[in-house]
Amino acid sequence: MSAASPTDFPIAIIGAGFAGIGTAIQLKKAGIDSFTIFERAGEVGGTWRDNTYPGAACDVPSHAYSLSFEQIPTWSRRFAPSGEIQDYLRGITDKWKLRKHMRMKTEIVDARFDEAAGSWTLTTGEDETFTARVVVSCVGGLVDPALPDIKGMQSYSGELFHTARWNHDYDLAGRRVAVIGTGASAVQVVPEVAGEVERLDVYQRTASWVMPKRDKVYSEGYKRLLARFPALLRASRSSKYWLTELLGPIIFLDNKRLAKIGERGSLAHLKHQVKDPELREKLTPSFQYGCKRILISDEYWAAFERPNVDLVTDPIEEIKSNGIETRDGSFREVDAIILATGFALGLASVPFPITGKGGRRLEDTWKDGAVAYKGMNVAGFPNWFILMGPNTGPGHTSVLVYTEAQIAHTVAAIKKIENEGLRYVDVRQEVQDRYNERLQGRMKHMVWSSGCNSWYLSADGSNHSLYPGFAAEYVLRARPFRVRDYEVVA
Ligand code: N01
Repeated sequence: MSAASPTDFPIAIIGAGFAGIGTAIQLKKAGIDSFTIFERAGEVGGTWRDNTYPGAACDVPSHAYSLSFEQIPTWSRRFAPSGEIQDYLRGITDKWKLRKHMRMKTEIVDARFDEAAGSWTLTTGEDETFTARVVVSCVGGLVDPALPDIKGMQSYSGELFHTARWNHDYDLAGRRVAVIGTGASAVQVVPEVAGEVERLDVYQRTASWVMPKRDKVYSEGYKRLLARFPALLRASRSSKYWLTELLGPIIFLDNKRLAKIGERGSLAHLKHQVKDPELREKLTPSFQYGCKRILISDEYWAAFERPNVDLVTDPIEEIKSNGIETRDGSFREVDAIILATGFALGLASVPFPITGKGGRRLEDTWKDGAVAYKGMNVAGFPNWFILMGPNTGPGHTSVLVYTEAQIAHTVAAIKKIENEGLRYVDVRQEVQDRYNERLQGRMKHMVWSSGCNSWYLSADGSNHSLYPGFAAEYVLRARPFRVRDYEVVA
């Protein structure tokens, strides 16, 4: 692997977002320098490089949505904007001198395990091959835009782009604009562009539960205090984490009485933001709180009070060359359409062909749903570690809590393989099966199975995306690398 220092223990990290960068830092801390990071884009950052739409920000407080081993006291506000998170990722990349390990604009398109050698052969889009003893897949879940299959979309002659591919060269000022979708991306975009455009039509298929955001700017004095007393920063992080854990059951359990607590809070917020009862009615979700991702915003619902913003709830019939027709026969002419329609694939998908032991393909192994041991290892795919894999997403807290546990597990396994000169470790099928049986058994008690449709669910309605429980519990399970759970081949 030419980009890494010469070594007989090459490690490949695929993806340079939070997970890839975090893994690289922890490998360095463990004294392991023999890794190469493959990144298909031209810069680090993943989600935070790609999502630059107006209003893009994290909806988890930054003191919690940053790596615990790379905390900074300088976040400008409670919920940092996307550009600031991207700067943070660039900053820690440079601090740890990770760029010399990176091969940018290099997309891995195929991976194949060689059992005799205990190594993986990775092939790039340019048809180069690399050999790695261990692969850490950090490709992310919400990456490729999901483009809706709406009749006539190809015939639209105005400007059309997805939130994750924002066209910054197109000036929305004074235009008639449509936003399709009302999920986490839309609630951030809508209030930002509402004040700029001549008219904004928001096409809602399903209303979302929205809670107050209570964002705030951090004063220079507060930031200096955090810099001077890092224990305060740790306490801020820890209090935010434990609060989300405490409130977690309201969001993830299928318990109508608990859900009512959240629903009442959200409806009070709606009443405060929207005066017109008819409009409020249209904005009120009909599914149980938590079933889709809870959104936070102090401006989204209020944006519909503006005279230039319309909520359209009639289903879209067709996109014509100059506008959108709904099923009730109305036609709205627009200069631009913004697709806030989410992402394709998800945490439970195969990013490219992966062939493990005995020629088995991950695509076939996962044909009835993605399963992995603790979301990280799949039997028959030795020395392959997935970060943000199946059933590792949270509905209630920072995903990085899960990612950090996976990094700890992976680094511990790599140390074991390297130090003991092992050929490979391969999770035992029965251990993986037992883990997933229990996990899916608990899934029945989670709100995501209560009947709404979301990206959490696969086409058959099963959930291979989220972890059914507390983050703390996942961390306790996932962090240790328990050798007895693996077939160890010397
Ligand atoms: O996507 P979504 P997102 N016609 O899938 C609608 C993360 N994230 O980009 O609900 C009409 O949630 C669809 O309607 P419906 C976060 O994990 C984080 O907003 O399916 N509408 C829905 O309203 C989040 O969960 C942040 O009926 C169509 C919307 O499009 C995930 O990304 C910020 C349609 C898609 O919502 C995805 O969020 C942003 C059609 N044909 C995102 N097709 C943070 O702040 C789809 N829709 C951290």
